[in-house]
Amino acid sequence: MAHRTRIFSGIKPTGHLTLGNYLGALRRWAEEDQHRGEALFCVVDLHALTVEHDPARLRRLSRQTAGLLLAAGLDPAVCTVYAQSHVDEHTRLSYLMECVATDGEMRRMIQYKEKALRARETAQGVRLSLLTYPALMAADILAFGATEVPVGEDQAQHVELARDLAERFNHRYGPVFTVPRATVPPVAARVMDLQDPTSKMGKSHASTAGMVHLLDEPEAVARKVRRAVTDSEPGVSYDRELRPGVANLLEILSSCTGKEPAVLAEGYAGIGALKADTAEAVVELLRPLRARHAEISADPSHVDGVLREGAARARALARPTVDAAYEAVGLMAPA
Ligand code: AQP
Repeated sequence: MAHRTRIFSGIKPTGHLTLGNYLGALRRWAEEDQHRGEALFCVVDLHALTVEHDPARLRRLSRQTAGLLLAAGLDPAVCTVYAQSHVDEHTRLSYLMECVATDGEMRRMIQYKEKALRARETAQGVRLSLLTYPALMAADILAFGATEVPVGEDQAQHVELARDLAERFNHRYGPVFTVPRATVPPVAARVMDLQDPTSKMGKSHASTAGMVHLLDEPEAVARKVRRAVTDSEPGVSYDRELRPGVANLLEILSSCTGKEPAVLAEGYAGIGALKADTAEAVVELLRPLRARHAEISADPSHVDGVLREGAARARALARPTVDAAYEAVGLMAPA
């Protein structure tokens, strides 16, 4: 029997959203995914607690992130937008996922290795939740019976783990979960830092010079793109391995224009012109988003209302699956 399409994805309020988040996730959620079936998009605020955080900043960023999801075009009449911490089913199911996963599996996750390395350098050390976070992410996805999880390349390994856990659970305890799959965009699946094109543009990273934030002023966006680190090779060619800085600009421009990176490369004699065109394309891409965000944030009660209704809907969708999982593992149903 063909499954109905159900889509789940989330975004962590760990910093100001970047061009990577928009090209790798938000834009696709708004333009395509929300229209392709039952779709849920979540501000995964619990995930933001896995690294050092300031409570007031988290609250501010969570609200801003929700506003940006709407500004990017998610329509609450079409899809469900909500905050993870408002729906208890996430953490209820996460514990069962921890009982199905192994510690070896968790320790193999690339993001854990990278972030643990960074966290070890701080006075607070590595939070246990950083290790177990993929179990919560698996719960996020499986609670809704998601068939598809649209993510950037960096999250594909976690979705793979969610698949493994769903299959293992179903095999051990009976068919409770739908086995999901990741869908990754064809270009800009991994937008790189403009100052360090071998690292992902990540919103929680310490240095912001190579990061385009969605709410940056147009002049700041253009400046950051024009100052992107490239190389000293003459001309423009598309080679991710040998010319990562140039390839990053070509992929960003490709994502803005719909033309293939290699085809775009042929049209440029020098990097200056490529930077100028990319800067302009990104500024124009973000202009309507900033304008809509300004409108939306003028009425905070609107965002509150969307999140309230979204949470009620998400809860109703998740509860039967999470209850079924509790029963399947042998826990008594409450009398
Ligand atoms: N650079 C990127 N290129 C393409 N897609 C990206 N995504 C994130 N960065 C890029 C995708 O955006 C969605 C939400 O991302 P997230 O909140 O899970 O991760 P983040 O923005 O990378 O956040 P952090 O806090 O800065 O995390 P780290 O430290 O891991 O970089 C996801 O679909 C993601 O793939």
